[in-house]
Amino acid sequence: NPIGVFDSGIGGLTVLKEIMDVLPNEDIVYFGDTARVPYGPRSKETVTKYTFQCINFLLTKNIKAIVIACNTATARSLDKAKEKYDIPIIGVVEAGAKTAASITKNKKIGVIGTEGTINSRAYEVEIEKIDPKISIIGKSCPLFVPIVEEGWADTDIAYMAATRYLQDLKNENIDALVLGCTHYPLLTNTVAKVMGNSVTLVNPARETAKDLKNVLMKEGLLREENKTPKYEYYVSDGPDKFKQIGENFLKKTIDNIN
Ligand code: DGN
Repeated sequence: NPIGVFDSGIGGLTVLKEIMDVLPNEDIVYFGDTARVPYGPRSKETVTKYTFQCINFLLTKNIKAIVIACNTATARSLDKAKEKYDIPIIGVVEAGAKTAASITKNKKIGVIGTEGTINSRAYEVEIEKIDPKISIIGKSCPLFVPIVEEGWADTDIAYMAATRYLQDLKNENIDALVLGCTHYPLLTNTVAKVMGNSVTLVNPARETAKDLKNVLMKEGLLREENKTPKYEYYVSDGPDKFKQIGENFLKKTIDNIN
């Protein structure tokens, strides 16, 4: 059976890319809720309702596990989703928190994400479980998502926005910065330029894919090796923009969009 992956839209494809890399034999069904993106500014109740609807849709595809490839949806509703469904569900926040906590030396971590992710304090909660001595400085960067979707990640506009958003984090002397939103890995160069070499950028996607592999192994759900995987995509709005921007996120062609 396939793995189900969903996101508020296109951003989760940065997570899908890592899953394809870490688990190259697995069939995957991806759902992007492109008609209702962004989730970032919406309330906990609304995001939880949307998350349940996405999961219910994926369950009709006979999936064996679910990845919530969206920081906002994970931050707002992973706990509720785990209570409600029996199937293994993996979010992106725990993975990002784990990686950042293992990297920091001066125990000062920055987290950037949507308003929903930052206001939920989900990263703080996870990092505190690992090491309560770590201090965390969060900052929402709402303009980053539209800048990336416009294809402007490596331009002066992105650099100006990053300079402004990241000023406080620079002053706080953090040594690790979590890219706590699916779109932000595409801003890696720009954010690195603003933050300088003393700060390590953490992309939760890679660790999420490894977490998923461990869960599948533990549950005996890993597919045998040397299979050609099948990828299927579903979107709640038209497929054109998803294909055009998504191929840049995924770094491969996207066919099979429904
Ligand atoms: N996928 C969302 C996230 O990771 O928080 C970003 C897009 C959005 O819904 N604002």
